[in-house]
Amino acid sequence: MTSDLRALATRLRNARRLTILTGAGVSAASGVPTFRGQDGLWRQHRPEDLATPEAFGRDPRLVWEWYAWRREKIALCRPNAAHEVIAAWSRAFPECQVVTQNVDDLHVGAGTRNLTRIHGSIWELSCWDGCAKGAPGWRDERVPLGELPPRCPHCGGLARPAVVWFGEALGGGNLRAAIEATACDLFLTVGTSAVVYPAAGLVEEARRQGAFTAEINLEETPASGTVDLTVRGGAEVLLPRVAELL
Ligand code: BV8
Repeated sequence: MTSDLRALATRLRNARRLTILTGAGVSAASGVPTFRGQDGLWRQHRPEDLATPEAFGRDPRLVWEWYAWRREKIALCRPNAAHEVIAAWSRAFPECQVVTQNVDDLHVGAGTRNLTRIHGSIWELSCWDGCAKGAPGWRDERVPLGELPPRCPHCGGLARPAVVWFGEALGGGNLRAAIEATACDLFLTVGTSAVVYPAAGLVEEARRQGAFTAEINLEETPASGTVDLTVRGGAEVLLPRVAELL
């Protein structure tokens, strides 16, 4: 383990362009439930039941009950040591891009620079009925949210969570920024099960462009066999240890 951490530290020291992709595992130590782990969010629900436009069209109140419950949990969570190290590297490295799949905004809370939130934010809403004034969305941090489902303040129609659901395209600018970030010297994927696309395809794209690729995760993932270095362990433990070796 220590030799792996030293190898990663050496790569970091020699990297000019660093890209970090994060998933729910980075927020686990903050108390935010992951999606597919033992305590995962999806275990009580199936993704297709809730995080899709069809599910919302069928039962907006049910989908909002799930998001309101998640917002209440996340509101009590603070960035952990993994977020703090990533934020410090985002400021220290000449070119560091952070691409997150997480919608909890804990990277925002940690002061992370050059952050791309490819799946959006659970703290932002948009107009389900697509009114022009409601585009592209507004911030609403109320906990509790009040009456569910919330209404669009611009047209009175239905408001939806401004996140990317399954079957929805990622925002053009976000996807472009994420793909551009794969042009780097070191691509570090942290705390993601590497099953959701197009995010899961980024590590392969970085490798194709000649980046050294590394993974930090508690468990093996579909990416583990393709990266140059995989280090087993908690992000909130390993990232501070690597930072000490720099
Ligand atoms: C799209 C919503 C196209 C917000 C989420 C190929 C190409 C393109 C699309 C597809 C494709 N194949 C399949 C698809 C469709 C689909 C998809 O990927 N399905 C999967 C399930 C097979 N993709 C899509 O639908 C995407 N859209 O491609 O559109 C298109 C184009 C044009 C026009 C129309 C459509 C949209 C994907 C976004 C879906 N939305 N969330 C919300 O409610 O949160 S995804 C959801 O999963 C979350 O956002 C989450 O971020 C994401 C990934 O999960 P992880 O972050 O990895 O979390 P998970 O729990 O799975 O894993 C945690 C990991 O951490 C584990 O490995 C664990 O071991 C580790 N861990 C735990 N603790 C720690 C730790 N590691 C370190 N330290 C710890 N302490």
